[in-house]
Amino acid sequence: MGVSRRSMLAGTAAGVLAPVVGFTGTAAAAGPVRRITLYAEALPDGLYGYGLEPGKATIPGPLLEIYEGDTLEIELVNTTDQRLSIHPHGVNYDTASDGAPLNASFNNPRETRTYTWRTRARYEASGGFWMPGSAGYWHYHDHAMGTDHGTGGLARGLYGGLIVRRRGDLLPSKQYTVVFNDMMINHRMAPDTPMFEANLGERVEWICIGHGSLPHTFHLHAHRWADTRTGMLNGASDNAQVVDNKNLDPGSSFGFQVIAGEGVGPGAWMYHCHVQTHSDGGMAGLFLVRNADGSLPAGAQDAIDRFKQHGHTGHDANPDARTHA
Ligand SMILES: [Cu+2]
Repeated sequence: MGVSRRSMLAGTAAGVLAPVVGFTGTAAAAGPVRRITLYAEALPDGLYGYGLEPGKATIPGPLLEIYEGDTLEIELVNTTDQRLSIHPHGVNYDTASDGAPLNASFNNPRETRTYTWRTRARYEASGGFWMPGSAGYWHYHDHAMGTDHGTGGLARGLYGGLIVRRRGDLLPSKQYTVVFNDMMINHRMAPDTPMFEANLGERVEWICIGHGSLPHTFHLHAHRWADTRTGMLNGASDNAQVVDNKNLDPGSSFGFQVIAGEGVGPGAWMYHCHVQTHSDGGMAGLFLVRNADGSLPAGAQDAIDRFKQHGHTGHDANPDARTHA
C-alpha cells in the first residue's frame, strides 16, 4: 500500500519533487532526506517570490510536497537586497530553522541559508492515546522582511503551500494553490484572478491558505468536501460535516479534493471569498470545468466573458463599469 516515489511524482501535477537530488536517510523510522534549493527573488512592481530555479519565482511560491517521516532540507538563496526567510507551518524545526528574527534565523541580503523541516508519523503515546503526525495541508512564508513577523514579505508575495501526506493518501491529477491575502487572491484581484481548469471527472486538489489582516471564507460553487484532514470521508458511516464554505483566516490553511464537475457537469464555476464586501471587491475567480475531452462546454465562454467584464468595487470604483453589457 506504500506509494512509491515514482507514483508520487506521477501524481503531482506541480512536479515539485522533481528537483530533489538525493535521498540520504535509509532508516525507515526517519524517512528520506529530500533536498531542494529555493530562490527568493525580486519581481516587478515591488513584489517578491520564491522559485525552484533562478528567474522562475512565482506568487504563490512552488507547492512543496513530502510524506510524513520525510525531512526536507531547503537551501534558500536570497538574491534580493532584503532580509528575508522561510518559515513553515505544521512541521518540526529547531530554532535555527525557525525563519524568525527572534531566533536570528533569516537570510541577510544576498545570503544563502539552509533550513531543515522534519516530519513524523502519528504515534501512540502512553495511556493508549495517539499523538498527531505531521500530515496536513500546510504552508510556508517569509517571517523576516519588513518586520520581525515578515509582514512585508507576506504583503509582497513570499508565501506558498506545503502538503505533508500520509502514506496511502489518494493523489490528485491537478493541484491548485489559492491564497487569500488581504483583498487579493494569489496577489491578484478579479477579473485578473487565476482561472483554474480541469476536465470533467479529473481529481482536483485545492490547497487554501489565508494571509494578511482580514478574515475570509473560501467558497467553491457546485462542489463540496468533508471537513476532515483530507477532505474525504473514511467510510460510509463517517458522519463528518460536509461543507462548501470554510473560514480562511490569516495563517490558517486547509485542503481537499473534488472530482471536477461530478454530479453537476462541466461549466464555469466560481470560487470566491464569501465575505460579501470582499467578493464584490475582487476576491473571486473561476474554476473552469471543461468537457471530458477538454473542449469548452456550452455557455462557458459567455460566463468567462461576463466575469472578465464584471467590475469590482476594489478594482474599478466607477459604478458605470459595473453595469453588464
Ligand atoms: Cu475575504
